[in-house]
Amino acid sequence: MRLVLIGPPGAGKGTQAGRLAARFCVPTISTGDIFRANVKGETALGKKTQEYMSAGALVPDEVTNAMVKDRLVQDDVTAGFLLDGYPRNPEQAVQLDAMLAELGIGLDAVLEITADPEEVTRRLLNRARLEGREDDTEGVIRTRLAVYADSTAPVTAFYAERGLLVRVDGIGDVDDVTSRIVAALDAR
Ligand code: B4P
Repeated sequence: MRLVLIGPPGAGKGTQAGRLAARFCVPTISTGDIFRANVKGETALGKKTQEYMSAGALVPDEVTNAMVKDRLVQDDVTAGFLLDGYPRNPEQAVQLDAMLAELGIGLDAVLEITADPEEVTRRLLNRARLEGREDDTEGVIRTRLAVYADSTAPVTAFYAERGLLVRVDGIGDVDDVTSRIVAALDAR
């Protein structure tokens, strides 16, 4: 299973990625998690990316693409992977195509999890209370939603044209959303 997960911040990408990775026995590659681990570890990559993340902006493509390219050649992803949060703009989608072509593999599906801005804002503000993530403040959430609409939403059209897009409603109980996703993927 080679799957991409797309959705606005707070739609449930990371939440569902963990469940789907366990179900399909493939590793998750979450660009957001990799960046956050690097920020926490104060690595060179973390220092390069922190200001973009805390502002709710996308990390520059050359940094993100190189990181994903390195990850996709590691041994544990030969049997499949779940890409969570990448690609996030059309340029990244083109780069991902090139990386996969070089490896002689393709995607099985691109899963878009949908949720309205009011619901995702509510969820992210709740996460801020629980986890204190610095990009979960009201102003930064607004920026992240605008970046999603401008840069990431067009990526869904890119994959819809290739017949890869599967759209699932992300509103409701986490277990119900997982069941909906599994049913939609099974139906393909
Ligand atoms: P991400 O880590 O991808 O952050 P996110 O969009 O907020 O999604 P996340 O997976 O964390 O949250 P989820 O919806 O599961 O990106 C963070 C930053 O990293 C970006 O702003 C950017 O700066 C950088 N970045 C990452 N990828 C990049 C790329 N490719 N290019 C450039 N920059 C990149 O969950 C949110 C909350 O909702 C959780 O608290 C969860 O418990 C809750 N929730 C989930 N499902 C729910 C449900 N059904 N009901 C109720 N609550 C639910």
